[in-house]
Parts: sequence; C-alpha cells; structure tokens
Amino acid sequence: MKTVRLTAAQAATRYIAAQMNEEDEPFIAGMWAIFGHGNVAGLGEALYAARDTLPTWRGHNEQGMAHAAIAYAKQLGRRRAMAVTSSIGPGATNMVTAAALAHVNRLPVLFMPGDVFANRGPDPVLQQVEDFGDGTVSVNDCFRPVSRYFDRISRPEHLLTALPRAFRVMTDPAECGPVTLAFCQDVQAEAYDWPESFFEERIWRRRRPHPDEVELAAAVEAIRASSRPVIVAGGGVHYAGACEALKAFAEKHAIPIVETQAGKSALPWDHPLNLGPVGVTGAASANAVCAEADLVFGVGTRFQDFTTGSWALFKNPSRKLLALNVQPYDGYKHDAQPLVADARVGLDLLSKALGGWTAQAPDPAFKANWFAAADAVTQAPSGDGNALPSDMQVIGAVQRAAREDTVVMCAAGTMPGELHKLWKAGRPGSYHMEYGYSCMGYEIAGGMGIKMAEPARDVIVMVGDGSYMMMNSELATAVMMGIKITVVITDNRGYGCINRLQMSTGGAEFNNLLDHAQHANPSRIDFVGHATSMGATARKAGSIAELEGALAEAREADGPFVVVIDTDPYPSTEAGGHWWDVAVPETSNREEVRAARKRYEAMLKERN
Ligand SMILES: Cc1ncc(C[n+]2csc(CCOP(=O)(O)OP(=O)(O)O)c2C)c(N)n1
Ligand SMILES: [Mg+2]
Repeated sequence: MKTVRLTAAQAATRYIAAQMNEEDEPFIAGMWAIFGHGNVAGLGEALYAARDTLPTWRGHNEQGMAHAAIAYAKQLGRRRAMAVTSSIGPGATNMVTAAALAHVNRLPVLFMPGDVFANRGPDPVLQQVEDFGDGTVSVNDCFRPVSRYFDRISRPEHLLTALPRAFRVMTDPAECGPVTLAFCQDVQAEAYDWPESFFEERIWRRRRPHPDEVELAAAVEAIRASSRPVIVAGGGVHYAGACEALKAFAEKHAIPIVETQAGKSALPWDHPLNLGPVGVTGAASANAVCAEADLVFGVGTRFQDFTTGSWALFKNPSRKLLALNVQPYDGYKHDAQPLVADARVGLDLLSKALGGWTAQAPDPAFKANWFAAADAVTQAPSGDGNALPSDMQVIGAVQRAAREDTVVMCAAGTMPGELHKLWKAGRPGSYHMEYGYSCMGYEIAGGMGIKMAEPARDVIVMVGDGSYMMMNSELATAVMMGIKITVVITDNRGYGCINRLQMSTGGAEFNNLLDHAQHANPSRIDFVGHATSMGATARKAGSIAELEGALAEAREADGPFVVVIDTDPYPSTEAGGHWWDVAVPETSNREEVRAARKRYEAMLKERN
C-alpha cells in the first residue's frame, strides 16, 4: 500500500478538499477559523498549506462564523456546506448554539473544535474543564446532543473512519445535520502514514430513496378517499429540489398548497393553488383550508408547532394525516400515515398512480381576500407623518425595493411572523427564514453566508434591534471580505414580539422593552454610529419614504449597507394567524392572567 506521511491536521484538510458533490464542486467550500492554542499550530499550519484548495476565512465570533456556514448550506439546498474550527474551551462552546441551530434545521456543517491533549501530558491545559469522576469528558461533549455525528479524534487514524462517516451524514438527505469532530490538539500535530487512496477525489451523490410499494399504494388510497386535501409544503421540498414537481402535482390534481416558514417560496406567492403561509403566523386563506381539510398531506415538513397551530389547526374531526418525508421519524409524527421517500420521487410516483384524479379546488375568494388584507397593512402610510411606522409598513417598502433575484432573510423577533404572513415570495430561494431554532443573532452572519452562496443575488437582512445587539460582529467580516448585504434594522427599542406575547398571556409589560427593564439611564443605542464604526455605510430613515430612498442607495453601494428605522413595538398583523400553545399560569394575583388562563384552557380543548 502506498502511503504518505502527514500530520492528522494535514490529512484532514487534504481529505476535506477532495470530497465533491454531484455537480463536481467541493462539498466543503472552505473553513471558517478562529485560532487559539487548540488549533493554531495543528490545523492552522495545515490550512495555510492547503489555502489554494480549501480557503480559510476569519470571523469575529465562532457562533457567527457557524451561522454563516449554516446559511450557506441552507441557501444552496444542502448541496454544499462549510467547516468551522475553533480552539478548545470557549471557542468550542461558542459554537454549541450554532450546532443546535443546524441540528434543528437539518443543515450540514462540519465542526472541528480543538480538544484537550489526548496524551493528557499537560493536564489541565488552559481552558480544560475538569470532571472529578470521568477522565474522558471535555467541553466538546456538549456537542453530542446537537450533532448528528460526533467523534473525538484522539488518534490520527481515527480520521480514516470518522471523516467518511462525517461526509456520509452531511450528504444523507434523511440524516443530514451538523457533524462534530473534536480534534485533540496534540493529535492534530501528530504524523501518521496514510494510505494514498484515502485522499482520492470522491463524489457524494445525493440519494433519492423510492417509497415502499405498500406505503405508496396506501398513500394513493388515502388521497383518492379524500375530497378536500391540502398539501403542507415544508423545507424538505426545497432540499429535495422538488418545487417544480410539487407545482406539477398540485396543478394536475387541483390540490391547494400551504407553506411553512422553511417551505415558503416553493411556489410563487401568486400561484392560484398557493393559499399562502400556514399556521400560527399563517394567512386566513391557508388556515381556513387547513381547518376544513379531510386530508392533511405534509411534504418535507417536521410539523413544528407553528405549522400545526400546536395541533389545533386541522379541525376537521375526520381528517387524516399523510406524511411524505425522507426521514421516517417525521413520517410517523402525530400518528401520520407515512410515505417515506424523497419528495420529488414520491410526488412523481403518487401522481402517476393517481392518474386523472382531482380534488375539489379551493374557493379563489379565500386567496383574494387574504392578499387584500395583507396589502392594506403593508402600504406606505399616508397622512399623519408623526406616527412611528409599523414593521408591516417596513416590509412593504422592502418588498417594493426587492427584485426578482432578491433574497429576504431573518430568524427571530417580530419580522419572521410578519414576513411569513406578508412577504410575496417569487422564485424558490427568495425567502430564507431560520425558524427552526429562531436564533437571535443568526441574521447578519447568515446574510453573509447567503451572499457567499449566491453572489449574484441581492440579500436583504431584516433584523430587530434586539437581535442586532445580540450578534453583529460579522458585519465587520462582511466589510472586510467585501460581501455586499443590505441590513434593515427595525429599532423598536427592545424585544417587541416577546413584550406582546407577555401582554397576550396576561403579563405586565416587564423586562422586554428597554424602558421597562431595570435601568439607571434610558438606553438609546446609536445603530448608525455602531454600524459605521465597523466600516459599513449606514443611514437612518425617518420615515417609510426615506427607507425607500435608502434602499435605492443601498443597491448602488459596494459594501454592506445598513438602514435603521424606528418602528412602533405594539402593532402586529391581526388578520390570519392561529393560536399558539404558550402555557399560562394556573394561579395568579393578576386578573389579566386569570382571564388569559381561561382563554388558554378553552383553546386546549381544540387540540386534536
Ligand atoms: C438567542 C435567543 N435568545 C432569546 C430568544 C427569545 N426571543 C425571541 S424574539 C426575542 C426578541 C427579539 O427582539 P428584536 O430583535 O428587537 O425584535 P422585535 O420583536 O423587537 O421586532 C427574544 C428575546 C431567541 N429567539 N434567541
Ligand atoms: Mg426590537
């Protein structure tokens, strides 16, 4: 056997660079790195040598770098991914939240945190957590529950099995998610005689599993037996590249479609069979169709509580649940009838078997009424110029500025719900919402990852003041790397959406808006000054008209462009939507809480 002598870190970078996707692109586009003693000498040396085949990028926060990596993979429909390396200790644990985000959203990312010395010579090394009763524990064990594959590389040759497993998991449609290879820092630097064949180029083909014949026949039967089916389109439709197949299926069989946060943009917003967003943040049109449906047909959805209205949305007492999913775990959720398969293959085969069968098409008035309601709240304000604009009016302005190739993105706060309801998404991929983990701080770093994935598209990041404050440092990375994104900060001076949730559950306004939090001095953050200090171009918009002007200016800018607008923290879109299960206290000395509890108990009875 021909061998080559390399350190474990050199071998890892060489192997990673040789792994290709079906489109013949490197599956891992590059590695984000913040170095420390746990990776600078080992992986750092290897990455420098490999810089022409595996680029290294430096961020400002390990979590932020990982958010960029995850957004990149999401935007490319999991066809490519990025790696992220950190030192041991704090750098590593900074990535744990991002790992959870990738895990919930089923997105591939390769984490390579440094780890303590495998030989234990210097124990405890700087930043080592000491477990008094277990010599095998390090902080990287925190990654176990948030990784789809976890391994600790405590001998060089572990890579021979760990790396292929890592790529298998990241490229497997059913198991896809984050992978953690905790890399002991002494091992990174250790040499080994590697078989040369280990570094041969390899193509990771995406499997498209066909359904089991019996399950397929049963699914056909269930659809034929229904008269008012509805399709719930989830993120899996995008990841399977099944948007066209879904459209063809819906058109041929006259079945309405509703979209989850991850599924949105599967069909263009104005397609007659796209009844709009579903669930808690859904449209009245979509939710009305779901309430009546006798068959709820989920395609590539996890049936998260926002989608199902905490399982109180599908009200027809005789309704059935059918779940087409590549992952059996999702296929069986809530007692669904499973159809385990790739979404595209599954839809094509179902369609063939259904022949000319069609459902009862929905009343077109549903959809027309919804968009009339949505347009009313997003139009530019007229008259009294003193009132603060609403977030919905901000959405209207951004929508008017958006083009065919614009991607609007967000993750947490008021905007995800409002965008789900109100944004008119065009082609697939024009709407990028991280609403699996809804992680504050995903936005700016994520926007950068989207732009790296699709440099030709305009990326508009919608971010609240709260999320901006939680994590904004990758704005400086975007400036440094010349990655042009537009960031719209809606400054309502606090956690507006949680304040409203607190009020709706009977609570006093407390600890959410800055003015309601413990303070000696009122907090007035200068976001324009802050963004400017990091090198971005920043503007304050005093009105919706000024926002439109700033967005036009943003288009001509060469680098990151930030627009700040003060908005009213109280309004949200009344139309549409559905109840969401947030437990209200059973006893309270607040009358408002006791009233909210009564409403809550009544709604619990709606669950089915
Ligand atoms: C990391 C993280 N911490 C806490 C939360 C809970 N949370 C969801 S939205 C929100 C407030 C968001 O405030 P802001 O970004 O200003 O948006 P707004 O609702 O005011 O528009 C909080 C605290 C979260 N989703 N993520
Ligand atoms: Mg806010």
